[in-house]
Amino acid sequence: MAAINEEQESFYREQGYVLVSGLIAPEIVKRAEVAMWQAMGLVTGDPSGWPRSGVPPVVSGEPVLTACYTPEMLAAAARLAGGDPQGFAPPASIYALNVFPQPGEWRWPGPHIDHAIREDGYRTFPRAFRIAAMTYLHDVPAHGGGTVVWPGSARKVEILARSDPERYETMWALNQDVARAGIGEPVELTPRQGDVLFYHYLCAHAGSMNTSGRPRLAFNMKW
Ligand SMILES: O=C(O)CCC(=O)C(=O)O
Ligand SMILES: [Fe+2]
Repeated sequence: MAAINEEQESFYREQGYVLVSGLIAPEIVKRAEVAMWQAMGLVTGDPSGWPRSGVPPVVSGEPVLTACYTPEMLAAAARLAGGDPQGFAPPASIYALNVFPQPGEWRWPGPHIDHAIREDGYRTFPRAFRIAAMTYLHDVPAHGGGTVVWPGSARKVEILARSDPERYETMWALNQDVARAGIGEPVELTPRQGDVLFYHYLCAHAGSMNTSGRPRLAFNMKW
């Protein structure tokens, strides 16, 4: 059972991210989508109860949700992360980032790297985490809140970090200068239901505005 192929793995090494299509089986992710609406206490298709904008985090240990962390998904994460495969166990709870529709015109977000909150004090080296994953619970249309990534940025951000290890000792300091690392142009992902985005800890990325007619439902996980 190969969760990902060599092409996907080399894409990840080059670009610092890879969107793996259909990694979560439809019967598992479809049930999770229904359970996510329940976890939010909302009714599908009834916008009256939706928050007007933003990303209310949902943390849930509901087994139908954690079931998305399938053996295939965990094997893919472990393989892409490289090194010791220990610790890629299913999490006890999911951490959902659900982006509700917002009025106004869609615009490109600015880039960031994760684990960059000053008070948390995460160091840049050795890597602050092994790999991150976004699991999408439904098809996401253009401008529907798909994650934005900067292809190839992880390497450029690493070069910046190594250019001045003292200055960029913390992820917070490095994040301040990510936009100045020559990371090029962003790409807006339009994932399908059951796709998983894996990204490197130095991959510049961002959440984006959702100007579609439905909330963008996805889980985030870091190992
Ligand atoms: O919601 C997304 O698509 C990405 C969010 C993100 O980058 C974050 O919360 O750090
Ligand atoms: Fe992020």
